[in-house]
Amino acid sequence: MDCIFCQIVDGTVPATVVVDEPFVLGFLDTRPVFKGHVLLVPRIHVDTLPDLPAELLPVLMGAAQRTAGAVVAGLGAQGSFVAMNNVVSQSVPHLHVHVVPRTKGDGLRGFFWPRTKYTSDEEAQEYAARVSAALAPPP
Ligand code: DGP
Repeated sequence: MDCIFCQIVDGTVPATVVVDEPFVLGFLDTRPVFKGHVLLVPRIHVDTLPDLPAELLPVLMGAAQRTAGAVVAGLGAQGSFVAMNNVVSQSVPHLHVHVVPRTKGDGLRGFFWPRTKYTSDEEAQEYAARVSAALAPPP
């Protein structure tokens, strides 16, 4: 299996985990648009949204809804941008939902995404812990 996100799901590639649920894993994007940018993936491999089994749609989007709340509650963001690329502009062909913390005046415009970096693993862990601690439990 050469899918990097499957390797993160099975634990053979490290990631800074934010959401750890039976059918969904959420972890920090290594090239965040803003710090606290989370990627949510179904644990099973599907390439794109049309490939997702229907019963997993509310599970994945429910996790996205709760993570969108958690970046506000945990990081002090005003809101979020929630999106996914399917095939076009999709650099990792394992379905993933981007949850990007947003604050008015943060400079994000249109579909050109600037990227930032964590200064250290410790800083990434701190962002992950703050979002994770603010995450509501699944229903
Ligand atoms: P997209 O371009 O929509 O397919 O987004 C893929 C994202 O995945 C991109 O923002 C960078 C992120 N990414 C790529 N490789 C890795 C990785 O190995 N670990 C983590 N945490 N994120 C990755």
